[in-house]
Amino acid sequence: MRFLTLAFGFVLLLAGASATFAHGYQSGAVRVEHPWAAPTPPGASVGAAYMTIRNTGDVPIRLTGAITPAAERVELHEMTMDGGIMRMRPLTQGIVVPPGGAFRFAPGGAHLMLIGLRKALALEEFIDLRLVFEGGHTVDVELYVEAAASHAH
Ligand SMILES: [Cu+2]
Repeated sequence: MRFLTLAFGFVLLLAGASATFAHGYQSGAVRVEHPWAAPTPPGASVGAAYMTIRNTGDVPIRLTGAITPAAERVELHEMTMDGGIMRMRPLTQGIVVPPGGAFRFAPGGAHLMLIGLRKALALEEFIDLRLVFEGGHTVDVELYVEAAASHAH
């Protein structure tokens, strides 16, 4: 039934069996590939989400933020090495995807930080997330909650 909600979406069908549920969304020039989130233990206050955002248009697009009913707020973060210590830094200007380019949120790098989780993110659950782009364009996606190990490829 959930596929009915993908009014502007497309579904990537990978040949052969894959443990990863591959899904994506296209809205205007924005293509969102495989949005997912890592599961969190009960009581955790933060979670992290990942995806690839592709720009299929001919002008740059800027992701400025996101909202989800699953958390009080969402921030865009990147990981940086600081004297051998990994730190998170907010991407306060958002992220820009050039025409024909892509930006990848991935473990160990940039991520969407879900802050103030209202409940734990459970394996194989779908979490609504609205991506907000400069100019007011929004794209609604569902994060699929899965273990990071399935992204070892
Ligand atoms: Cu973070």
